[in-house]
Amino acid sequence: MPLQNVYAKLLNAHQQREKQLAVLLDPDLARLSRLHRTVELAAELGVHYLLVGGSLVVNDRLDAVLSDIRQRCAAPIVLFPGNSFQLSYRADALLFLSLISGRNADLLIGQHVIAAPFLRRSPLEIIPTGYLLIDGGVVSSVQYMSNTLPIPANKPDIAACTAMAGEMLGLKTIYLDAGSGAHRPVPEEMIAAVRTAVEAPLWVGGGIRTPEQAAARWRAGADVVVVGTAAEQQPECLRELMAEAKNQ
Ligand code: 1GP
Repeated sequence: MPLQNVYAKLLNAHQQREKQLAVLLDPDLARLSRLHRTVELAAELGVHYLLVGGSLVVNDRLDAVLSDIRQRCAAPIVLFPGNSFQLSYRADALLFLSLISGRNADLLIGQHVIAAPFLRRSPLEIIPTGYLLIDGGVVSSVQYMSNTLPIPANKPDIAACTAMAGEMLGLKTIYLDAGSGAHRPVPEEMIAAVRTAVEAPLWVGGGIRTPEQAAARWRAGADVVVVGTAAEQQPECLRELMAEAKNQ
């Protein structure tokens, strides 16, 4: 059984209008000492989720990093896999991502078929998630690796209809991502349009570095703001980000 019911926690926060912060850890990018500092600070501050994943993570390192994180932080560990090889029992949950902004069948359903028997036997909590890649002003790793076009940042209606279709197909959460290291985070207008279109809890990430940027996204309707690069480069930024989450 999963140690923590992540979807219930997400849904409860969404219903209570409580704003949450997730830190994305990329085991390939982070130096271990820096990763430790980020994880320990996340534990001290009560960061709501640790997402673990990336475009090129290799599995032996993934298992080791997950065990290491588990010892340092009680927050739910949620896999955010770039492909079907990034699976491990040493997490609490998995965002089972379908890249619904793209038209690459492999990332809509193909990888899922490969992963399904492993996941059926695993203790992981599976959270079906509609993943929308949004243009962040630079070609992202996800765009390159997935061979898909992101949704233009000035087309909130396309994002809203995509999220709506995903929810109607049964996806339980929606993730709007401008891609790691985006020059421009997902615009507030787009978040607001998606928020109006669906009931599902909403993750928003990519290029978010400051408390002001995070606050604007929470106000627009994000339930969870995800920070990766900023937390990796300057773990101390989590203090202000968590304080801002509590202000919402
Ligand atoms: C990417 O949303 C995440 O999937 C995090 O992006 O590294 O830019 O914070 P950053």
